[in-house]
Amino acid sequence: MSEQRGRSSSILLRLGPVFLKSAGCMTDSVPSRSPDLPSKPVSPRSRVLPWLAFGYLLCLVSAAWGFAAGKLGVFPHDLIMEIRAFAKGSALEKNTSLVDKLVNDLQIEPRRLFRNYPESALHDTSDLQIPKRNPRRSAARMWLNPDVEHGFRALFGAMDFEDGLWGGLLIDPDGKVRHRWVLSTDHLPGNRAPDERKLLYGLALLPDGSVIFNQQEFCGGVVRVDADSRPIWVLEGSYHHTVGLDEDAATFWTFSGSQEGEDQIMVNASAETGEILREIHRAEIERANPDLQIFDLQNPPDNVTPHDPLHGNDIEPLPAALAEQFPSFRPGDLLVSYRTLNLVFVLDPQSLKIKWWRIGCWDRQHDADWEPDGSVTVFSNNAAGIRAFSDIVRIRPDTMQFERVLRGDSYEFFSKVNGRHQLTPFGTRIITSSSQGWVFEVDAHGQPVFSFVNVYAPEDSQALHMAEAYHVPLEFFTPAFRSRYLQ
Ligand SMILES: [Ca+2]
Repeated sequence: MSEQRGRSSSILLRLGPVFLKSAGCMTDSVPSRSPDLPSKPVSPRSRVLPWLAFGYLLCLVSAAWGFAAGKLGVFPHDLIMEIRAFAKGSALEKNTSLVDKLVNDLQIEPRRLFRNYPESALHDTSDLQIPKRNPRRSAARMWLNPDVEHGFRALFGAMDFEDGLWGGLLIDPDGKVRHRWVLSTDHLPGNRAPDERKLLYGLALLPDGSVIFNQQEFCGGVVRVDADSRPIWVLEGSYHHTVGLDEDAATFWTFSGSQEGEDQIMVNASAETGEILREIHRAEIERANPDLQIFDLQNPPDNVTPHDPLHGNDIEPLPAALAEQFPSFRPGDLLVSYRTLNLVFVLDPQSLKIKWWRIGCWDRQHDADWEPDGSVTVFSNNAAGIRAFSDIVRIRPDTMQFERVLRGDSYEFFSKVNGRHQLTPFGTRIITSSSQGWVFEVDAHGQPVFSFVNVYAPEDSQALHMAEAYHVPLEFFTPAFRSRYLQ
């Protein structure tokens, strides 16, 4: 060993002077020529070598600096990340040009949020005037089936109001706008991008008309605003994707950290104060389930972490009111979705035991829901497989039998990313097709009862991104909210 080390040292000692000389940093050890002697002609090679060496050194320093920036976060890490985020945009922006991005980020026009809707979505619709509509956008289009009962619909997305890009509308049973919310995270201390660069994803509407929402990692936190869109509290930090309320809306679950990270930290926080009550790390779940290998399917054998290996995007606690329908589970058990793995599983948050899991009945899914008939439904985006449209898939956890309860090809419904769905108290299913700027609703037989297209420029079939939709009866809201806004 010492002989080897000695040999290496002597090689380095011999190479060192050669390199430094060629770089022009060191002279020969022989005495220098007298100034009055004619100087020896310098060969072209001798002139080029120092520059080559300098370039090589520059490359080495740049590579080391780049490595340090990436690993340690030193300058220019943040600048590089900003440029990367600007150029990459959201997963919905593959066709956005550099000019579009600039126009968007200069707040001239929200081109990063343009979505194309199918013409069939406009069937029988008429203009819906949006209060405080930014003049650059068109009226939205909406249709309510006159033959069925309607409640109140709360629709959230890029509404492009004069006083805010993101927000929501509350539509009454007659199709009139009765209230609106303006949602922004631009004011948060940790905010790293203007609202024009963010998506609204992860949102819950509460009976008092307040809203808890998140705009992914760039926005600096989770916010609760009151019915007048004034902040009640802010949970600062990096959060993403979901605001999963428990049954009595006392707490909610969300993910913290990076959606592309190896860890998917599940956080339970107070809905009243935003205080964090509990954290569960993915590694803890793995340790509690040593016989189950469902989190590393995308890892190659050399254990190099692939990009975005898990992508947690939903956590929904089982309400006590539905627990009888799910005899294998307990109230509070968590229905969790990991998009990259096409994985949905049920986690006991106390023991961290995985009680149930299923991979592959859905493709790059979002929004897994408990339903009153003892089934679980999942918004299957179908972004990576061979299916051309999105679907809603229903599975019975006890039998593993699954079916497509709503087929996207019947409605030209396709949302590559994002997207939500809910079974409503009216027995209908409301779907938010984020990638199409479209919310639609069908009855138990699949017949359409409602359509809302967030039209921006009808001549180009362009709408703006939609985030979430609810359809609730009047009684959903507190008496205080009703008397103030719905009289
Ligand atoms: Ca849902």
